[in-house]
Amino acid sequence: MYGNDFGDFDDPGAGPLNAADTGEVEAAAAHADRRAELDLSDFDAIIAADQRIEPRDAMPEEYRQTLIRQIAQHAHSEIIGMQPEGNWLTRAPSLRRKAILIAKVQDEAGHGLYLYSAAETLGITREELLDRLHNGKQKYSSIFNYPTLTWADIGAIGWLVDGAAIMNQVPLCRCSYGPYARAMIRTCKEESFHQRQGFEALWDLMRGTEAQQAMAQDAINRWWWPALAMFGPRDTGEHAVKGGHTAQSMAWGIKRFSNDELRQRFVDMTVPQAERLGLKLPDPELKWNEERGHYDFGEIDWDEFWRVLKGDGACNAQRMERRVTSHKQGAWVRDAAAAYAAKSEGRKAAASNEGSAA
Ligand code: FAQ
Repeated sequence: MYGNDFGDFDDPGAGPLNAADTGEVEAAAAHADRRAELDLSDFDAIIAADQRIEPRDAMPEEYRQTLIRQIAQHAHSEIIGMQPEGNWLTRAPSLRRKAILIAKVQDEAGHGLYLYSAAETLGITREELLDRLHNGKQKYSSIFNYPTLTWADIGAIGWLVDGAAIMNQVPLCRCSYGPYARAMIRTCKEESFHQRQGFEALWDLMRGTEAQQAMAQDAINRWWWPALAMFGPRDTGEHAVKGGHTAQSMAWGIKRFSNDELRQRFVDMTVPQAERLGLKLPDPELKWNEERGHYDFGEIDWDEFWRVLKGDGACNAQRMERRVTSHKQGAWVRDAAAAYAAKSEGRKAAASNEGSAA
């Protein structure tokens, strides 16, 4: 049930369903650590040789802060991203769909844990990271401030939001910071399953009743533009937003591609899939450009994007309120786990003292 084996739409001629299906994750996982052989210890030399920086290496403070910012924002997105989908756990249309959705939401929590652990290797505590989320000093992805109004939104999130997330995250498997790159490898594999289940849910709806088809189309109409905005502001050409992080992050090997390039790749991969599904993407300017070898597409509503980032999206307040409340409600679990760990440590210490006295 959880495999990548949905037979009816697996047409080998149709190309990969998402960026993790291209072999790039496996290629990144096979990255050879040649630091010892090359005798590399200096930060710039390690970056120039496309090797990985590890937690105990000396690194520029700006590199460390950039990674904390990006990894934390990514971790926060994973755990806040559980909310819009969690909204449908009790209302999934079948037991099979419910089991799949529970597994997916649970995976997102796991991704949050890998990422918080990666951020902690940079010398910041989990507590501080969560404080920064709760007091608004750190962000989470704009996409999770949109509501999930119907069951089809769950399909749209899987297909488009996970699809966009993977397009962005596959290159991060080659990020110059070792713990982040390694966390991304497992995450991308799991996200690939998430994207496929979204495609499959929409596939079923599009082969259902007229009302189901209309529900799927309505979901795509609402999620398409926010999914394109997930890649971040324009960062190439004359429309590039000033003061962005791309140039420096690419020089450090954190980002491997610009936001604009990844967005274009996502559009190019997704348009033929929309055609196979029978869904219309809500952009009158979307058309193949023979000369460029890419699809042209319309302009994202950037005012809306910045408004959502500043807290004025449909669900910002609700997401934060739920997040802070559930964190408070979970305090007793954290206290109990810490007390248990301290007790176990005490017992171990007492046993080893007895052992050495005997
Ligand atoms: N939302 O100069 P850039 C997922 C901010 S995971 C909010 O381009 P950068 C899984 C940016 O922080 C989704 N803020 O910045 C899932 C910066 O602000 P600052 C999350 C955004 O960092 C699926 C400013 O704009 N994925 O979906 C956004 O180099 C389904 C200027 O931007 C990641 O976090 C945005 N969309 O590039 C879970 C991937 N875009 O800090 C549940 C890792 C930009 O200066 C269900 N992150 N900003 O105040 C990245 O790759 C990068 O951080 C980018 C932004 C590409 C997001």
